[in-house]
Amino acid sequence: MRNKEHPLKEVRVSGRLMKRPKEGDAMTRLTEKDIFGLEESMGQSDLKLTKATGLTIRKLASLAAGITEEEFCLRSRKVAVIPITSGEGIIPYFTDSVRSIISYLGYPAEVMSTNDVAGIYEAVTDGKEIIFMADDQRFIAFNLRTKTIVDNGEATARGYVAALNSMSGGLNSQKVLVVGAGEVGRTAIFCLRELGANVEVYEINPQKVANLEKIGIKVIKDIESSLQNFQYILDASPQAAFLDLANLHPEVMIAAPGIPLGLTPETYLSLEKRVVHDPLQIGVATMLALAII
Ligand code: PYL
Repeated sequence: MRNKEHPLKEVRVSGRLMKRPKEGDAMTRLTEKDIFGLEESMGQSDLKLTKATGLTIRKLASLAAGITEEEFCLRSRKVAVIPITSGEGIIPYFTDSVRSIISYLGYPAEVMSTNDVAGIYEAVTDGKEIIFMADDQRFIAFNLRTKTIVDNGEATARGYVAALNSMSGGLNSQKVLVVGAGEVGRTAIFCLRELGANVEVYEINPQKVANLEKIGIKVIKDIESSLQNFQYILDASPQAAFLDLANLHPEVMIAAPGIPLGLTPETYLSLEKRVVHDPLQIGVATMLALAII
């Protein structure tokens, strides 16, 4: 049960201790296991997304970026994906997965044969117009012509808010719980409030809690007893398997950009059309839609 000394010191949900993320917005690093087979399953994941939201990934990304689907189809920007060896280095299948999502959306995309600075040189001299690259701190798309730069965290938040909005039939005046106020969570809070949703947040980091309360965001203190009060949840936390059907609203709908997945496997399976989750697809598609403008 919860530690009485400090309400946020030790928090258990469905019996699992919620881990305190490293200070700041430590981005959870994907593993090859998260993205293995992504290319081959693009069609299948798009179908699953459409069943849950009524939107193809192209339509969803267009909506999230505020462009029309025709605008998204019109451009034939040449895209480079550059492997980056800094920090913990290359993630197997990462650049290939990014390339396959961009190609699936109809854009000519290529993984550069060289890494890092040489990869940037190769992309620019080969006339690429948009470059995608990620180190351990940031994953960006950069439009060399317009100088537009897009961060994966913001794009992922916009994409998942659009998915939850569509799945729910509209979030205006609806209560929505955002779990996690890192980069994705904070952008999601902003986008949800733009839609007129009544946003409440659960965050384990006391400094982030104080910052949220300072700007008038309601922060819930006890997630275990509050979960069933929210029909709509956006889980942007790095906490694995803490969302269990037994604790959730009977008609709950969940948009879950967080890695690893916050739902228990059985809850993920049983929610079926009422949950949206993927390791990269929605974020990358929305990055592209934001970067081509
Ligand atoms: C962009 C993903 C989404 C969630 N976590 C982020 C992550 O894993 N970032 C690290 C990406 C490193 C990529 C590596 C490569 O293969 O180029 N530098």
